Amino acid sequence: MAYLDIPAEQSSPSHFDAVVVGAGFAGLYALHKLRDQLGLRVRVFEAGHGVGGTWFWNQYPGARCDVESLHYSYSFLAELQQEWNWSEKYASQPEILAYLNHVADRFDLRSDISFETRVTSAVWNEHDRVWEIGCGDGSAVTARYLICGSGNLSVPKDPQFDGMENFDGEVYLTGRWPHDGVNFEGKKVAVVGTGSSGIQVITEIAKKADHLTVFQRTPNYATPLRNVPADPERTAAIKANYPQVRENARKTRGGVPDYNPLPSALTVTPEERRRVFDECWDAGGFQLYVGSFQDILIDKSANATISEYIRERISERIDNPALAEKLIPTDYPYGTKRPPFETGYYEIFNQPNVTLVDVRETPIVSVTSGGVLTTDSEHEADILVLATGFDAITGPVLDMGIIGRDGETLNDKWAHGPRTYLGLSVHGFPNLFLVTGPQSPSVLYNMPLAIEDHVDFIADAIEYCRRNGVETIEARLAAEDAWVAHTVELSDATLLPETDAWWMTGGTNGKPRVCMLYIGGAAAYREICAKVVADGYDGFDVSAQRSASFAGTSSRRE
Ligand code: N01
Repeated sequence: MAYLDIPAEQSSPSHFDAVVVGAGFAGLYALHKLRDQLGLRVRVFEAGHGVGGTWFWNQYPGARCDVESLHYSYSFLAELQQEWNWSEKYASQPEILAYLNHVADRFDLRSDISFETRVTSAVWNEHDRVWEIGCGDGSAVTARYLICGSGNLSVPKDPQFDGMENFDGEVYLTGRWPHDGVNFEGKKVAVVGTGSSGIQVITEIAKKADHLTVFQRTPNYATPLRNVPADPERTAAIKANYPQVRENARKTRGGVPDYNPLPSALTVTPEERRRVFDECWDAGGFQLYVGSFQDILIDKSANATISEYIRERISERIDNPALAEKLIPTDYPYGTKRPPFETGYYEIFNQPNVTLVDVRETPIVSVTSGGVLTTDSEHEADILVLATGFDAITGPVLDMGIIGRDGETLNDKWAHGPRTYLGLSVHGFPNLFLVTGPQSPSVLYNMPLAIEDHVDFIADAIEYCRRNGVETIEARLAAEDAWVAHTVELSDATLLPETDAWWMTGGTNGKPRVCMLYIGGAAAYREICAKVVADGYDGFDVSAQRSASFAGTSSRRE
């Protein structure tokens, strides 16, 4: 039986049923699912020379995940879950990259991936109902479906300080780290940025560098990760019960089943509240954020209790009170920026080889030949590390030059912030699917599970179209508008819009800050998606019937 029926001219080697962008967690699973389970002809384009996405690019010292690896891993195949063993509770970047390479080999994925190939244009051809996709190397293909598995945090910001071109030393972005490593021994190092990446890399560089100068703009509420070697008993217990563990995970807000927050930080006694915070602090990782009290992101007074608790715990670890004051955040509520986790971060500021520069007090003026000049003094550096974050969530998709129906660019459509239906589909851009796109739970949901859910949804949608002779699938405008409004309403009921954070858009020139995530939780989101499917893809336009010319040939992969 023909799988996708396509016209003869589209059965050429440069036509695919689906093109997938990116070979990280999303792209690898999408390739396996669409090619091996649906039998489609699929091509993956990946800018890097290897698989891994985020875990390929972010090879800086200290990079590791902060969701327990037994959960932060694929669930789609029982054997894969059983055969892989994590050596630590929170795996380091090299181990996660090894895992993704194992997945690529196990499912023979590399043969359908074009490496070192960046998608630079994708134009919808309404006549032929295909995407015309151009790549940086000049190659071009067409595809019925375009699937963006390009990640949420994959386009690093590269701040160009005045005078960068005069710097005599080496400059590295954490998000584009050289794969043969960087030698910090005996060097003077400057790091700009104290988000999750900065906190991880700073802690490691402080162990090696002759001198480290940290340029901090906004102090962070970093709390202990408490990584430990994998516990064989816990591993065995989870592996013995993996299907149930995963099912339970998917019924939670964030895709990890180990959190049981109490309803409110305000309805317990101060002693009980302290006990809960201490317990969560000692447990490490996301426990404080997700496992303490349900109202810390909703109620200012509840948030004040946890923010103050964390300030107190940070200050205990810093010898110099004036330095502690600079390192402790006071002007935004805990959790309104994505919380970073640390292992010995604050202690490094007690070392004689580490200096903190608060760039809100003494802004960076320029980079000189020998270091970084602030309004106060020049800080010598042989190496400059930029841990300055990402053009988050929308950046990777907007980087591809996507043009939909009637010549509308995605950049124009999203000029005032992203607009999607379910974070999966965009009106005016038929047969385009976003994996963990804006206005889906994305980074608030354990990413491998979030990715699997989206890829499964996309595969089911393609299957539905095939069975029903539907040529294009696309969000209806009204459904998209309603979904955007719903996501804004949810985030407006929280404290998130109070703070500039990478998951917000707007916030400058008087524009409202709008959250780019669906924050109703993974479980609620999954229910909504299931209902959309049960109601015949409610909110999607699936009315375009395949024309007679589309019958006959098969693109099925043999
Ligand atoms: O990026 P960020 P990140 N001058 O945007 C500062 C995930 N992640 O790469 O806050 C001076 O958080 C900026 O200052 P400010 C995780 O989801 C996970 O660290 O804008 N400073 C901030 O301090 C995370 O949240 C892991 O005032 C400048 C920093 O640079 C997300 O990725 C590990 C500046 C950027 O912080 C992003 O984290 C790593 C300038 N011109 C990342 N421009 C795990 O552990 C920017 N900054 C799983």
